[in-house]
Amino acid sequence: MAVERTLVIVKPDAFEKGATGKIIDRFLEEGLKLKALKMFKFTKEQAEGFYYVHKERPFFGELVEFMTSGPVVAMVLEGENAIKRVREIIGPTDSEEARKVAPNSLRALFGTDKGKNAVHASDSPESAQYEICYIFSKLEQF
Ligand code: FUP
Repeated sequence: MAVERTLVIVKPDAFEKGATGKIIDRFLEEGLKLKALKMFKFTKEQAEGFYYVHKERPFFGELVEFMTSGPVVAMVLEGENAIKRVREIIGPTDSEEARKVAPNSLRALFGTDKGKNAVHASDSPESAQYEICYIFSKLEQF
């Protein structure tokens, strides 16, 4: 299995709840290594660029509005098979479904529904590469 890097964002809802520390700690407890970390607020244009793959989807406007509604904390995590492992730790997109099928997942614990779902994580090697470079410069990665 390969060592991979993936991009995680603590979304505005989870940040507002004060869950950032618990979310980071969960990834560290699961053996992932922190390779980059920062707090910022997306502009509309920045959020649209981050989620460009969804620009034709009906929920795009709502998604961008939510992601720009407050500060976020982004991080790069590294580990064996990190992309798939982190997706398992965050759980399904819809936090209501997550509470049924993966009650210990981060979206079950800290999210509300399929829009306000607490945590983003890259879903493939291609998206991980795009998202890491979108948020972090080389100098910010260890
Ligand atoms: P995920 O990869 O689990 O984050 O889910 P998607 O790529 O399908 O969707 C990206 C984000 O769009 C989700 F995290 C939340 C938002 N979304 C909605 O707001 N409504 C939907 O019906 C589906 C997704």
